[in-house]
Amino acid sequence: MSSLALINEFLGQPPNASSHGYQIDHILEFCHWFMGALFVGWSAFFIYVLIRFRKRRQPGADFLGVRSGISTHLEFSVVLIEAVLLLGFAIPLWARRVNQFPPGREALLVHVVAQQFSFNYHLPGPDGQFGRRDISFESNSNPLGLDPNDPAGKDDIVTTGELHVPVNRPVVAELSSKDVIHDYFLPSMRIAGDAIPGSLIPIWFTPIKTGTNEVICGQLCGLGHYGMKGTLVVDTQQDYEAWLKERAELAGGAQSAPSPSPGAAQPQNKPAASPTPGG
Ligand SMILES: [Cu+2]
Repeated sequence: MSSLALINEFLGQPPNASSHGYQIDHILEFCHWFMGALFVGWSAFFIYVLIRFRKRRQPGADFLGVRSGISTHLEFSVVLIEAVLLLGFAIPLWARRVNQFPPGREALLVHVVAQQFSFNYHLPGPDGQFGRRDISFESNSNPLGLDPNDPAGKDDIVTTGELHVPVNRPVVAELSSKDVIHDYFLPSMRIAGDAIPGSLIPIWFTPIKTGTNEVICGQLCGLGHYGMKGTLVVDTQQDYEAWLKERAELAGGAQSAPSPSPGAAQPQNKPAASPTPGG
């Protein structure tokens, strides 16, 4: 990391842990330095004007105002730089995030269901099929309302608060909510998405570092919002399989460890724009 990049760290950004995060970091770095330069420039100009046009030196008002074109040029340069940032970097980066989802077989698909004030996770288990969920089955022991009569749901894994994912494999998280609007925010993965009741909103990222990452709710969602945190643990493939096995045993479902082969799971819904292969 160059010393110029330290500005992100200085402003409290956790180190990046996802494959696309460096692109966001570069934009943030540039914006922070650019805004820093504007702040210093405009502050210096403001102080200069206060002194230069103080009442003692300039008792009468000047009704003609500025006669040089410098302020127009300055303003225009700022607009130009901002347009380049937006059209050249921010919008293309965002478009890749929402259009180029990894092909279903390659990615790990997980349903994230937010509620006041925690995040629940629903994984399909060894059969790769998500069991049906219905609000009428919801209880304290069945927070997602998994249908006990649906065979596809027998081996499903439901956890609250902590999710494990394997390193270097894309993760597609489909976000929804049981109550109000939340926001599933993974600062170290440089990704966030709103969790809205009645909607399924997919986001995706590829973790590139093992370790524990913070998950926070990014929308003020009620009195307990401040405590709506969780953890995303990025494991080696081996540790991930061990975790899956442990969760499956806790759920009392599968006898064998769930299949580690990349994604038997297929996304059940596609983002509005169709994913481009090879993205
Ligand atoms: Cu929330």
